[in-house]
Amino acid sequence: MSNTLTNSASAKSKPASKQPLSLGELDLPTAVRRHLTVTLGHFDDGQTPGNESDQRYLYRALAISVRDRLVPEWQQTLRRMRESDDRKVYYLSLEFLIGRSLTNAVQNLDLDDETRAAMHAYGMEMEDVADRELDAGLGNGGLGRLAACFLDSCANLQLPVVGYGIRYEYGMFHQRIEDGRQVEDPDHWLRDGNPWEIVRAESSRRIRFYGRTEQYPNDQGKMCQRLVDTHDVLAVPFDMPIPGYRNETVNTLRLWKASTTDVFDLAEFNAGSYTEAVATKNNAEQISMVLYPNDASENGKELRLKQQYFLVSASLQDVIDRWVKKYGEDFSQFGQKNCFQLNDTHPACAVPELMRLLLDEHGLEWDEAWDVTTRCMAYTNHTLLPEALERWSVGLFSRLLPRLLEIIYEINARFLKLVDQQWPGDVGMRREMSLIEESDNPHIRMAYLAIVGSFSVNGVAGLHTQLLESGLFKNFAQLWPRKFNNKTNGVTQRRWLAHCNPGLRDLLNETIGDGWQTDLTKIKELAPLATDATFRQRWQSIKLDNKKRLSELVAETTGVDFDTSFMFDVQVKRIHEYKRQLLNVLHVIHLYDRIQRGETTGMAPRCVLIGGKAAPGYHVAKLIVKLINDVAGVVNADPKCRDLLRMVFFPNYRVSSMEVICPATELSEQISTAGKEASGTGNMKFMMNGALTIGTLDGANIEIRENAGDENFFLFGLDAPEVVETKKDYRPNDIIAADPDIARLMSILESGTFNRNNPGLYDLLTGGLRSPHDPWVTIADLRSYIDAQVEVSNTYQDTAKWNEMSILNTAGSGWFSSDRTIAQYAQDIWDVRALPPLK
Ligand code: T68
Repeated sequence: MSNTLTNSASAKSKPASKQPLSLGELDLPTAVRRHLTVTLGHFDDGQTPGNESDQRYLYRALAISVRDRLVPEWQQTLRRMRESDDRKVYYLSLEFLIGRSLTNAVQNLDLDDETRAAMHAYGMEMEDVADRELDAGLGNGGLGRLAACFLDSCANLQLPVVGYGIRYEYGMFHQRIEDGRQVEDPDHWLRDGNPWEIVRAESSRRIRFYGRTEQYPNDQGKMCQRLVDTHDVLAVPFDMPIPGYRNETVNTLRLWKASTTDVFDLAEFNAGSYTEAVATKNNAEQISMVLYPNDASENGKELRLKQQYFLVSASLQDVIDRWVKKYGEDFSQFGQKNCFQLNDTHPACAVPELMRLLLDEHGLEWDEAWDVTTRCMAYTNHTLLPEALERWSVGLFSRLLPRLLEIIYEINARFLKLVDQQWPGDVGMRREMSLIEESDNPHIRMAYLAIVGSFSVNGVAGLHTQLLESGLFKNFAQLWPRKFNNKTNGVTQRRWLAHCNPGLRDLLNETIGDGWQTDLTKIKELAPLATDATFRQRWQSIKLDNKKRLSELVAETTGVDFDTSFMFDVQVKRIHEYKRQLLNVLHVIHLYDRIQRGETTGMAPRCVLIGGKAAPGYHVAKLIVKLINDVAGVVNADPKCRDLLRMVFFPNYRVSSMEVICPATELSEQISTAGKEASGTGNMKFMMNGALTIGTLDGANIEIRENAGDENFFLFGLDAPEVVETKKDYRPNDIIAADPDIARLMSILESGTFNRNNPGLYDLLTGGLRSPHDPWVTIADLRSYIDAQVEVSNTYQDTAKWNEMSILNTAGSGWFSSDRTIAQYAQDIWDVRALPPLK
């Protein structure tokens, strides 16, 4: 066989179309075999892969083969980007929670059948090979996964959007449960190499830390600022392809890795300290070593600020460099042609950094530079929790980023003049709105910096945006009402329905066609089938298959037997007090109590699954994990519970586990304290897959209820204004004393049923529940929650009704596609259109 890879002598004289085949054009089985043997040096005997290590090789060979297919379209898309003069968007995020890429690429390139057949030749199922891929867990939770869904939708809509992030060597930690407690292990996701990335060392950028600013006269004699004596780090880009859905578009996610500027520090090297010189390399690489695993609290660590500036500076330099190559030093159109979407305040240094680059490196005047900056920055807020708002100590900032601090002071001085015009003489207002929080240890308020420097500020669900405007950012919303807007989150139906629920995908395709995969509004055509008995039957049997798959996974990972005839009741998300996993546990204890007392009439048997990671330093969250495990231990060991109740804590919850969990879920627990969950996105994945929600009027639950129909949603609890009202005179002990069910379940919890050998273990939790200052007012919602669960239980036993409601939930989920969310960003904020095809 002739080698189609090398350019034979004759190829040089042929026109492009007659060039030898590229690797991407080999048939898949040949490509896999070639990569297995030539690229990876494995399986040259063509034997069936037996062990796990062999399968990992097969996964890699397949991944590279599929990537080869992406490359031509990727190059074309890059050309389309380069040649277009339309506006471009850069999504700046410290997190991209991508999960797996192989199955996504196979689906989007329509390679399913080919891949399946190619794997059969090795005696393997595609799914089993795909299972070998480690999740790219470069995010904490909702915010990071949203960024990944957004990139998918941007590629689907062929929008000129580039993601910029950090290539963490270690992603979100691996969670292990030991004696019921969370133990964290490092996640070295790159250990087998990453077939999805391409390093572009030639586009590396220099990032400058520390040092001091110095005035100097430029060529025209104008006094300018420059940084001297800095410690420099190199940012090396690794590009990952983001394939669109069968549309010949492949966008780019560019992740920066930190590296030393020179392999050797020459001064030290010449002084004979060879090893020290090489060791500095290590220091620089710390910056992109590990993802911070805190999802809802700022930690003030210097390394975190370094990460933020590293991402921002590298990305802005990248964009400006391309601009200058194309348009020269004329920045008058830069703001119209570029837009930076800041994913929370984590990349908010982009505001002063863009100012610095324009002022110090490209010679713009302040007003010009400010005009450009505020035309291209847009900020998304993801939290209402005050403790999660980022603030950086001025002291730290002045050491690490001295020039940026000067610029922030200048921005603030000018901004405070505006405040003074709006509220003349109101010093209280000046203090409240200042970008600097004054105290003995002054801090920079990053959210305020982001608001002042952006033309758009958005929340992520209707209620969230309202609460931002009336609460946290009230003064700013008064000053600039038109800056504020809502963009309710969404999720990609291609991963969260088509890929993870193939049974349902096929049924949908058969009944309403496959248009929903790119236009989820079409899913409403399902609604009339909700009353069709045969259809409901098929619906139910797909759910049952998915429950079997989850049940096997649960057995494998925890040893607990999940009976697929029980209702699957699921809460998976980060462990946090405001998300109220405790409320869920209290309900389980109530069911346990009923079973002990033989009061089980009308009780639908349930399997309760709770999963999620606790931030390693969040003591209370870790104690909640321990409690869940202890309660599960007692329940599962009790023969009386056998026919009615099972419970597990699902360890190491991540993107790829959600792909098995959400299609199997029947009841979705969205039970946060109203006014605390900005949006939630897991709630949308469950809805799409036909789960019914039990939830509070919080975040996007409100919109889920509107779209599913009130009658197809189990509502309970206080709404956001009622929570505020309740806190004024909150007496949980009175509520407990007055309600026998609650009194009994508290006494079971407090009497040591779940901590026989460890008295007092849960005092912190029970004390919190009983405290009049409990910010999450868990006890206030407990009665209403228990009653709603009774209703759930009753409804579940009417199978036809339940299936009808389930179908109506899926049918109502069209609004929650991230395609809709991104179309709104594109239209209302970014002002961008789809990339034109190549001329
Ligand atoms: C989540 N936020 C919101 N933060 O909690 C959730 N924070 O309601 C919303 O649906 C989602 O964002 C998407 O908008 C987060 O996930 C973080 O992960 C985080 C990470 C680092 C620092 C602070």
